Amino acid sequence: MAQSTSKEQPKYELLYHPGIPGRGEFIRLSFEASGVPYLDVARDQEDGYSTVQQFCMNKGLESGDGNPPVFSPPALRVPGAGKDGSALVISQTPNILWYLGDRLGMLPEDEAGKYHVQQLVLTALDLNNEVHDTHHPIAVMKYYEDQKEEALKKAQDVRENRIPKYLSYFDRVRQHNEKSSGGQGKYLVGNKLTYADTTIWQILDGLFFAFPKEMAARKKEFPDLLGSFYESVKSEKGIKEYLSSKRRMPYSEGIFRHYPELDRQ
Ligand SMILES: N[C@@H](CCC(=O)N[C@@H](CS)C(=O)NCC(=O)O)C(=O)O
Repeated sequence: MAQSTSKEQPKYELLYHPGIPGRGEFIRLSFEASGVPYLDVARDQEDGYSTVQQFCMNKGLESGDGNPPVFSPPALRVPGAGKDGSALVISQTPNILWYLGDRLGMLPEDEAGKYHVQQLVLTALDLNNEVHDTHHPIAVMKYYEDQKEEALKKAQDVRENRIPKYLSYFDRVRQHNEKSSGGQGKYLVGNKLTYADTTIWQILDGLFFAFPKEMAARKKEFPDLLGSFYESVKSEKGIKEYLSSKRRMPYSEGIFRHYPELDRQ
């Protein structure tokens, strides 16, 4: 739940771009599933995006509060958790998720389970990067329109080879966990929701948006992962409420973009 819905002063501050779900969304979903309030600085604070830019996009020798520079958003700021009681600022999506994992109750109790969540999330974020490269295969800073020809080739390879490889892997993890740890087909690690479930759910959701035809065909191949698993994460407490709230942003010019020409023809 974001600040606007809570009377409690949030302890956690998410520093991310406004207007796109982007990589910030993996972190928002952890907060929303756990019901722990957070401040989405660029969206909840007046002039919040200048704070994000100041912390995450400056060219100086520190991000802020005595912390080292941040390469790019997302970052997390936690007042009081840094050196000598100052604020802690950390970046890199999987690093932030790892920091929050136990604190938000989004990791299993056992050590092996925690590492299994993290390995899954790192793998899922590799797929996230590959999806980004379908519309920006040559240069991050150039427009899609300037790299369309290469994008067609990249998207074809990602759709035909990479997406099924990742989906097969996630589905095998799901099945393994159903057999070994009571995951009921609903959870990828252990027997309750972790940030592996919410992270992979977000990527599946983004793929449904970006490549609707491809994913409709893949749903026949992976009916449980793309059917019951996907639906069940969506109806988890906290997530269900979030998805129907204004806090959930539509996809637009971020990682998941719908260019019909890049989808299955
Ligand atoms: N590996 C980083 C990637 C961060 C990243 O690419 N952030 C994007 C927004 S989602 C950005 O602002 N990038 C600017 C840049 O790379 O110059 C993570 O997972 O946090």
